[in-house]
Amino acid sequence: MIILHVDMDAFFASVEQRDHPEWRGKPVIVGSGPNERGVVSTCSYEARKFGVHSAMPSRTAFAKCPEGIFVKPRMGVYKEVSDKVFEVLERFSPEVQKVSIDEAFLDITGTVHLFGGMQKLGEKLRADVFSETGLTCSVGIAPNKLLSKIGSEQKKPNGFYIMPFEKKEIQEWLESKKAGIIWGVGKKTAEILSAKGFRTCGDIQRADLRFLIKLLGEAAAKSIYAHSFGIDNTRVSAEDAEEKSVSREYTFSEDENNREETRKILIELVSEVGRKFREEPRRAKTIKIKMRDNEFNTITRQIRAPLPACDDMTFRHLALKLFDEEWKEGQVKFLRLIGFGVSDFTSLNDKEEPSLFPSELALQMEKREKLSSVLDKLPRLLNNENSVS
Ligand code: TTP
Ligand code: MG
Repeated sequence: MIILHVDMDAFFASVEQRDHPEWRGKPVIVGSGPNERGVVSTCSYEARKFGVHSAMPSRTAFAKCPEGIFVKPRMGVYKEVSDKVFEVLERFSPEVQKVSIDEAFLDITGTVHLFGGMQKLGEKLRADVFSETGLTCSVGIAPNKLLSKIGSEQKKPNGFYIMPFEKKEIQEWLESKKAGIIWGVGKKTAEILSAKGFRTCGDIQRADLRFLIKLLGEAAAKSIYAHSFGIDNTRVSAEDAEEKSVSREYTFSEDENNREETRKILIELVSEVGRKFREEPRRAKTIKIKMRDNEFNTITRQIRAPLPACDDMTFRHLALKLFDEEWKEGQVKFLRLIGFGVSDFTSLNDKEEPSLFPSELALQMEKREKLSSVLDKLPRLLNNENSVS
């Protein structure tokens, strides 16, 4: 396995510095105001020098860094930048696991040769993220997820680090590092371990596993023991633990070159996803299509709905818009797979900045939603009738 971990540098604060050049090189603190209750979301590296960090009460941050520029978060903007980052990431591998708004694992085992090796792929990814967002990120490449994440932290910010790949070298690399570097060793566990003299990964490598089990319980002990050697067999999975998207794919039995037929299938996928999506009261802000051709090139294209939506008409309109941009009439393509999905859910009451949009659109959406919910019930009614008769 070859895994890449990428994490944006001081993400929210960097976006603010990008958009306000006069704040560059200065301590920018994103979160609550200096005199408000509430905490720091994140801060620029200039502010970190003063000891300010995420989750610190903003008043404390002000005491530590009175010259700090306190900024309210603009979540909508960060989300859009994040979408752009993920668009870039998906060019480097179809297997992208989103960990958070600014962090992802990519399984690049199958794609690394296309870029001329790990070094080149990593450099290109970082350059592309920068040219398309104006922001820097840090990247680690390693034989598994655990080590790739450790790798991306090594040269942060704006860093790139390739971890060792050989078992013995990995063990040696970890030996002198603090135990807290590995997954499963948080502050509390680190204290328990340290009280027994286990401070580094090497200390744990040399430990008697039975002793660790007595100390921490079987599951935790075994996992920490394996991690201290850099062993981690978890896979990069596009599906998050928590449901963050609803999607459906269709694989053609033979490569499909008929644009109209493919369009029809996309419309069916939209209805399937729409129905599944509406089983819970919610709306989605992002609409996405996926296409894979006969050479296994996979692309995804996504678009933000003008208003959070849950009806098929909006989904279909946006899906076809993406599709038509990607596969223009008259263009020759051989598709192996087509997919459709929605993500970025909001609750039904969560009307985002409604005043920014013409109320006519909102009204139209309301009508579409009602129609969709009626249509959802229709086949079920028919089914019921069937089962009665
Ligand atoms: P992180 O990647 O943890 O932090 P960061 O990108 O700001 O800085 P670093 O260079 O160390 O990676 O989190 C990503 C974003 O998530 C961060 O910019 C703001 C937000 N966030 C919070 O709102 N609260 C928090 O407690 C943390 C940790 C992050
Ligand atoms: Mg980050």
